[in-house]
Amino acid sequence: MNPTKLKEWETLQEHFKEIKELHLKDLFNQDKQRADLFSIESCGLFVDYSKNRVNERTMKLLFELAERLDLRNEIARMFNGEKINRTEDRPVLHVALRNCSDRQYLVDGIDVMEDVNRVITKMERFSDAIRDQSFRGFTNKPIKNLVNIGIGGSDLGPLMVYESLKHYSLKSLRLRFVSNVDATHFIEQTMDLDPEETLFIIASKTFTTQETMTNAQNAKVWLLKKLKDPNAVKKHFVALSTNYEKVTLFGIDPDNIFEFWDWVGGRYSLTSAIGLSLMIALGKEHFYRLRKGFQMMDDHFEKEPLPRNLPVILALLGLWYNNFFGCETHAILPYDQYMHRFPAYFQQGDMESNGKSVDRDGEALTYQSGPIIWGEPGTNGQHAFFQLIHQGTKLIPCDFIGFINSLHPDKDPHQKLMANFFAQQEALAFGKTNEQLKAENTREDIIPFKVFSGNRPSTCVLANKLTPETLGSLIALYEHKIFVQGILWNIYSFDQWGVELGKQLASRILPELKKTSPIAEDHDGSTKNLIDYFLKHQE
Ligand code: G6Q
Repeated sequence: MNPTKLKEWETLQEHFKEIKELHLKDLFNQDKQRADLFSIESCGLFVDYSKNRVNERTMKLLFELAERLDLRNEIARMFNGEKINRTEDRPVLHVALRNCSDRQYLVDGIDVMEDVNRVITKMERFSDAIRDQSFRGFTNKPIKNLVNIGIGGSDLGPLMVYESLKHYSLKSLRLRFVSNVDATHFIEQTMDLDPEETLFIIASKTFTTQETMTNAQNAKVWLLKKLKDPNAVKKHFVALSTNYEKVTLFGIDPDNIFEFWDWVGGRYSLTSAIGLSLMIALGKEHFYRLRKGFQMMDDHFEKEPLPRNLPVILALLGLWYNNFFGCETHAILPYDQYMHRFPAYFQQGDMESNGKSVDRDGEALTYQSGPIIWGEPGTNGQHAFFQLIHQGTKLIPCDFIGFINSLHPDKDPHQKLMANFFAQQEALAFGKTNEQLKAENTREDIIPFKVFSGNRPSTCVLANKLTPETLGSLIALYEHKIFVQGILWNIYSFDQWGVELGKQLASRILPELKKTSPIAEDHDGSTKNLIDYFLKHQE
């Protein structure tokens, strides 16, 4: 259903004309209870969305739109294991991966929880064996270095969570991530490691991805250069994959394959076997707590009525800015250095899921779909791009994510961090007027440059402490937000055909660069020239 053709959309359009004229100052003045009205505490998160350009009627109309688009049923369809990823003919069941209860999740009538729990148990055993040093390398040395080789969904999730939960990690283990096919990545990440103490975790759902396979082969060469004997591969490589055949062909011991399934999308896979590196680094208890946090938000999302449902609220606010205010981007700003890869993780999560321009019937969209997601941790961002958010010509809705308590004992830096956290949201919403500047005796001619218009929206997500549970809930919050927006925009969020064409063309160009094929005549003039120039100057 094209949402823009609905009467609910039309009503929102009419309503938008009133709202766009209102300043957040007016909205707060009109309703003294506004902060309470637009705050929800659930799953260990306190979410205040009162500094958004909405009033009660806006939210009511947005919820009506969601109801009209059958959101409740669509949520149920995902949880019920229906093949909602229609273009790949697959269910979308990442929620099963973090199900710690005895609930069943069915795919084609078969409960997948048996498989999920079997792999989790296998991961736990392996993780314990690395941590207690009972699993040893080929020369009987304990494993001290883990190198996860994977890309996209097989890299960003474990990397982001490892960074976010580093505080909880085993300090005697080093975890590195290699993703880029650029040799620099592998070389720089391994140059100080001893092969005898290194385990490579090859994370690839398909086990065919060019970057990962290249890096895995390089890793094999690197290992055998020191260990000589090809049998060493069995002791220094494990695989996280759905492709048993290709993994065994590579020489990895079938016992060291940690499987997952087609119904797990790459960018939603971090609580599957793809999280093995994390489980080893953090320990199985912390990994379990992370899954519990995910599950808490999954339950909330499945059961809470729409007006109390956090992912739904964030999704509707996003739609409001994207499709009515015409905002093109959305910033995610964690005020926590550990979470420095969180925006990049959801850059993939959101943009690969909702960066689509045809609807579920294959028709070209006549309205905007997914926004550009970006962000950096605070306070660093404040000294960089915040200028544009405060005074630029573009309206950028921001999510501020912060924690009440630090993981470190010294309170002073944390209080400073959080003073900035609150201040930025206040400044964005309420700005600074001409009059205020005059009252401060600001030089007349520079007043225009110092005015802050305000009325710039933000949502505050506050949690007690960065724990595995909280992080799990936060990730699931954004995952489900993305799902809801896909439904609202009538697009398929769980495929990613947009990454294919470049891969195909690269495989055609590669032999041209290796000079095993002539430069194809049917390249466009620019590409032909560039390849030609490259070949002429190649050393
Ligand atoms: C994620 C995407 C993509 C994928 C990578 C790696 O949803 O599908 O980022 O994860 O292309 O794929 P493999 O795990 O198959 O190597």
